Amino acid sequence: MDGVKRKSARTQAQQAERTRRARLSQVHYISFRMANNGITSHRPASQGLYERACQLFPGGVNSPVRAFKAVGGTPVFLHSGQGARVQDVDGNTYLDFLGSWGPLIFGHADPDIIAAIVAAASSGTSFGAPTPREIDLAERIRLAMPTLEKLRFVSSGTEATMSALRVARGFTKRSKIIKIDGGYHGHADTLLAAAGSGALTLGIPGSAGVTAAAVADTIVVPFNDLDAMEAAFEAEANRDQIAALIVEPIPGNMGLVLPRPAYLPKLRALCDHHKTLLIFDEVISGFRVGRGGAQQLFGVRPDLTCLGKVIGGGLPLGVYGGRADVMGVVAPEGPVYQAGTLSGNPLAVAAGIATLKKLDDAAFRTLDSLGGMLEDGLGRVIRRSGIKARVQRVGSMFTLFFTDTEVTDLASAKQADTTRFGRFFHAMLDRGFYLPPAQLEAAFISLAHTPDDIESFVVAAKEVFPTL
Ligand code: KE4
Repeated sequence: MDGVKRKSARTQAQQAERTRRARLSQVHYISFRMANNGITSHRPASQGLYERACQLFPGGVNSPVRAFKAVGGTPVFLHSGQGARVQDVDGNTYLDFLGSWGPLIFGHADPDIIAAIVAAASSGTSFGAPTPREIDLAERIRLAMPTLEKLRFVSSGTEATMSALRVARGFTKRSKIIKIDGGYHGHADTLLAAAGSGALTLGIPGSAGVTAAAVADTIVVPFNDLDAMEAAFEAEANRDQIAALIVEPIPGNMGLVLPRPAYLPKLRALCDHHKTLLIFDEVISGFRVGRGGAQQLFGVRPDLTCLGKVIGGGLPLGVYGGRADVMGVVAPEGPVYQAGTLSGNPLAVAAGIATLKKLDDAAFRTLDSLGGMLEDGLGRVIRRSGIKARVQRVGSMFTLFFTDTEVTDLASAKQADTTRFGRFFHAMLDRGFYLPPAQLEAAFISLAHTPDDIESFVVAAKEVFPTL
């Protein structure tokens, strides 16, 4: 009898704790809303700036996904951020679940990262010459991701993937490449075939201005489909001609999709068999899903890796690197040319070092715990609402898909109800929660977010779902 009593006492205590937290998060959420003058869909200052911006920039923005085309309405102009919060030009505060599309793993204006940038800037902003700091960051990256035996800094993810492909073609002396349907690797011509992210959202996965010749050697294969991948390798026209297979090991640009257990190891085996280089585009997943990225998480060694976002701490920095023999073809050591005025920029490198210094295993446990709280909370909201929706998550990156079937590739991602996502996006925005303005993207939690912030998000979602 004692055992049963103890169990029921424990259950009661757990229930009491859940009730306490729910009340606390309700109080926290209401005070957050009151600080933000409740529901705020009136943003005159953003509207005015947007009209001016449209006179200057195509679509009023400097990157298409920022234009709110996928969700409708006028983009919110932000002027500052602190930790997990951003402020718009109308004085509204939002809990930020975009995090600049992934870089801000410590949130906005992290004191250590700002201090590192200020210190670096006070000694000059760029030299166009080698600096000791670049060695420091490169050694930290290689310690965390040993497959990057040699690497090169560039200024964006696009530059990283574009360069990695050129290196793969130069090393193998082959011309064809395989990319994933809905995979996004930046906007280099050869990769703008069936591209994800903004290209997919705007319905231009094959961008105008990219000539047929530029993508003639680009083979597109659905994610998680090993039969299609084997067929692509075996096809007579492709045999022994495929230089590289480039893949986001955890796709984030068709919404967040998980690789099936055997998928990535099988890609490694296929590349080995066909002497094709395996390129992991870890611009999102690198230093986001763990210190060693997706390649450590899944235990698969790529030949080349592309990095970006987190390792620049919010400043422009990308990396490509991998096997020393492959990187040996890069100029000035070898005949493959790649260059950049601001490559290894001292400010970006300083921000990257400050970021990686703090990104220890405890940080990733915290990120996964916060992500788990959000996934569980949203799961309860979805079940209670009866709405067709599901959360797909790895650590602190997630997508709330408005479909109840598992999203395993682009075709299933396209089943999601993007109109309903747009309504959810704006209802949450009006309550002070800033999400990626597109269904087929990943959202991000930072180490600046607290459990109360996550609870507030869930309370808001609980309020919004019935209105969808
Ligand atoms: P950038 O050139 O934008 O730094 O990186 C290109 C890139 C490469 N690889 C992956 C896996 C990426 O996700 C990206 C860029 N991601 C998008 C959002 N999913 C950036 C946002 C934007 O285009 O404004």
